[in-house]
Amino acid sequence: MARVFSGIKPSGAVTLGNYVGALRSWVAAQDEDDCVFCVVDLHALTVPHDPAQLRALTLELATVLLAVGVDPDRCTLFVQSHVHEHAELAWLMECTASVGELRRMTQFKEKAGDQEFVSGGLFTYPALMAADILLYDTDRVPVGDDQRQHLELTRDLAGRFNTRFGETFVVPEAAILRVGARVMDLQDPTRKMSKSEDSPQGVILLLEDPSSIERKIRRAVTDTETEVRYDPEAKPGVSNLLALLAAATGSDPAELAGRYQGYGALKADCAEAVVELVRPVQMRYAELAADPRAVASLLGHGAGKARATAAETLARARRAVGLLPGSAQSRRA
Ligand code: ATP
Ligand code: LTN
Repeated sequence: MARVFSGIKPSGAVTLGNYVGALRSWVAAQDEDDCVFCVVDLHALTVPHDPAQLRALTLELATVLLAVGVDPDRCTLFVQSHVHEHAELAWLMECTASVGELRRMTQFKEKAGDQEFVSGGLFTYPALMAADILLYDTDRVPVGDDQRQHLELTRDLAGRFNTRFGETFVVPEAAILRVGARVMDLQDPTRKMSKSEDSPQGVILLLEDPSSIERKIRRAVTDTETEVRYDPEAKPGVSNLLALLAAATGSDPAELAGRYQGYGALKADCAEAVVELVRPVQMRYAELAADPRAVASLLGHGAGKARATAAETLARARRAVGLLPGSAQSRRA
């Protein structure tokens, strides 16, 4: 069985982009692979945040993961900060990465943008992400297209560490979907739909009210032509709606385009398909959210399972770089 690992940040409410681009493939992977899924709360600290809100979002996100079908009986589901090995291996990864390669990360450039305060953590973020992945001897990482560059860096760091210090890590592969890997903002279709962006009309939330979803899709930006054609470069708005409809119905966006004469019918079908897609998730969420203690207990169990693997890998990495074993490490070894 292949080992699959992926993570999602509690940095805002889960979007349709998260679901279509990543979470659905997490659920599918559980049937065939040995999956480890993580709510990466340490990554959410890289930008300014409110502590009470972070706590609430972390629990909400874990509940959403259960609602979409992540099944703790068939995978390992946990919160990153509950397994301290992540922070520790991240340091070794920071010392493996160069400033030059971290500086080239487009997510850093986008998020740092013209912010007044840019944390050191935002800069070294990909080293923590590499640690997340490498701790579990991961073979495959299902992510949206925006994470391609971080995955490449993870592969480079794993390879470099192995070359310098001897075989320690499995070098993972990215698994990026063909359809739905990059859902765009409905108001600015040149930009990724993102949960931490302030774009209420452009972002659809997984737990959003159906009437509000319909309204947002009806008002989505298209263009001044009338032709329905799948051409993300020239027609980003229309292509985004086609991609969403395709992702929701399991079809091909270019093929769908041929069925429409105008934008109105496309928007109506897209809205209906998206509402149908999220309806069962919303129902399940309402049930699970009624018992937050049960969710917390599942997370506690998941952290225990994760730690067992993470501690072994960290011990291997510590030995490889030449850290002297302390009493905690000798107990474990
Ligand atoms: P933020 O806006 O805070 O950066 P995010 O939603 O972009 O958050 P994560 O929560 O870390 O990022 O993403 C979880 C998963 O969802 C990742 O695999 C990411 O690639 C995927 N994802 C995020 N946005 C989209 C999108 N618009 N389309 C497809 N996949 C996406
Ligand atoms: N960087 C990712 C979130 C993330 C992740 C991971 C994804 C953190 N650690 C490990 C896959 C594997 C993001 O911004 N979407």
